[in-house]
Amino acid sequence: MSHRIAGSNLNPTHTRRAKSRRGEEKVPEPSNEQMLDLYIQMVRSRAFEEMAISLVDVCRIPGSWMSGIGQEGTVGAVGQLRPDDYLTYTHRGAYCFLSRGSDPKRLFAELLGKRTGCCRGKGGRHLADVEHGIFGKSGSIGGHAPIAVGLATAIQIRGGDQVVLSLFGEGASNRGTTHTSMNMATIWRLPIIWLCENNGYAGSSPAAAILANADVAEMGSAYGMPHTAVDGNDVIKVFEAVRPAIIRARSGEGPSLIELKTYRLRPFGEGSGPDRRSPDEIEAWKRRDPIRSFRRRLLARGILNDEQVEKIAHEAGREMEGARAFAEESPFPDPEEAFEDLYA
Ligand SMILES: Cc1ncc(C[n+]2csc(CCOP(=O)(O)OP(=O)(O)O)c2C)c(N)n1
Repeated sequence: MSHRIAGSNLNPTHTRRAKSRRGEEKVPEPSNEQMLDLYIQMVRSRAFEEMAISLVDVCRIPGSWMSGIGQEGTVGAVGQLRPDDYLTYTHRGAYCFLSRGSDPKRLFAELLGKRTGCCRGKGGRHLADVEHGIFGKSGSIGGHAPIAVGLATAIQIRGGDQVVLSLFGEGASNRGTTHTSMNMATIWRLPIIWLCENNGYAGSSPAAAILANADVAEMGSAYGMPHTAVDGNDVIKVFEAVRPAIIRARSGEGPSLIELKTYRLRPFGEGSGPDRRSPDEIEAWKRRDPIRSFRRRLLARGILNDEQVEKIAHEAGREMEGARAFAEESPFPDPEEAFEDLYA
């Protein structure tokens, strides 16, 4: 029913060519238009992240920000959801929001604790955007896996063909919540795509030091679902790996597990202590920056030209400047609002 693709975590050359989940079936590449859109979403995400980092640096964002810089290949998964699909994520990656249509103004407002934020200033960096089907993360790692099961069960009961894309880090893969949720999802044939962004580290712990098997895709065997691992820095490979899993989930055949081998180019959290990873290792992965390599491919294939590259970067920068200004100018909630939206 499934196959495995081996790969170690930290060697940038580790990823072998991934076969389609259905063996010989070839998944069509995204169209030129889709590729251009994926690229734009990746650039917007990077621009958002850079702005967020600059706001942490000047203490405008309380606490930290978990940057997804380097992991933008995940756009290949998030970017092909339908607007009515659902998503749960870890704590990393502005792409989870921007490729789903979230307004960066409301995201920055939320990070700054403002009333105009997508959680009315009460979520902070624990972002959710229910209007765009993003049911957030849990403060407890792996805590959102049962939420994904709940969402998928609701879809099943209502009889729709929506799917749930549930992102998690390899650190969350060893939580009991993740295992229980995967087991239930298979038994109930729930429409979930489990997507592990394996960036090689949980906090400062290398995956090999905390996981009995750092090839997370192989968990799929234990829970009887199709599974595959791909180069998470290659947005097209991500797109192609996720495509059949979405089709399978939509047609009621149940969950799949896809592991993206990737790397975060920033520390675990912005402003939350030194990065203990080796500078050589970070440099090696910088050379595999997912945006840069995708841009090269698009330029070589004539899907993008230098002028468009400039324009896309400029527009993304301006959009995030505008979003930041909106957030800065927005009011804080009134103290009484702390008692609204409570679940009791
Ligand atoms: C149950 C639980 N244990 C520990 C933590 C503290 N914690 C926050 S993030 C993190 C590492 C998560 O690693 P991973 O899931 O791989 O995601 P990544 O940060 O690499 O994207 C830890 C241990 C937590 N939030 N919840």
